Amino acid sequence: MKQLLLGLVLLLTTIQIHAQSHKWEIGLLMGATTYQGDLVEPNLYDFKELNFAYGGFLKWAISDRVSLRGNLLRGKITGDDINSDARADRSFNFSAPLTEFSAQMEYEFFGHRRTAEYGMHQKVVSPYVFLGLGMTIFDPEINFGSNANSSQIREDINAGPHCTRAAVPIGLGVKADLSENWVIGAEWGARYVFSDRIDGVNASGNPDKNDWYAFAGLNIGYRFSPKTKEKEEEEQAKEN
Ligand SMILES: [Ca+2]
Repeated sequence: MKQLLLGLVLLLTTIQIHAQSHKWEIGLLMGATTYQGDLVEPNLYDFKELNFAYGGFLKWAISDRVSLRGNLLRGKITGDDINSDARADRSFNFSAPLTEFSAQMEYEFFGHRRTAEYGMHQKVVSPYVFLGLGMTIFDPEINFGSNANSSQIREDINAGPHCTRAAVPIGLGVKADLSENWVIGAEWGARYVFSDRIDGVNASGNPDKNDWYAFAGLNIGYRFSPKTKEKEEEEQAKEN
């Protein structure tokens, strides 16, 4: 994991900077969140605990391939022991609405092809990867069932449900230009939060393993260039 992170950082920081016609992109995200922790099966995705999620972003193109993206994501993570034969007797369940703010560096592998021919825009389909840093606010509601008297559960209850954690989003996707301005994409990203408390269960679950969550979904973006004084003068000169 550390090597992957290091590799991505090197990749993002050693690219060359080139001009791009539209520097900004604004867009919407829609998809689902799921989580890995003490109340779900240890699979990449527990399809019984998918929850609708949505968000928005504003992206600034540093170069043809690299962008800096401000991202807002709202969703929910849930888990229920009833989904597991091994844990059904424990009968814990939880639901935690979440709000995530992050800044992400995005590297688009074929972004340079968009303006490769004589500076004219070309429609491009390109995979991309991203790595970021942010903060997630969780507000879990936990039900410890009929076992709420054990010392571990009391420890978890006393720790309180609300938690705000640093989050590291890391993921990949693919995007396709619909036109010079419009672009659609699909992406998946894990969120590492370095905490075992996002489901409200630590001491009464497996305290040796942290929780994490993921978002998968579609996005649609609109690329644009803010009107600068030079651009206005250029347009006026063309009109005259
Ligand atoms: Ca946990």
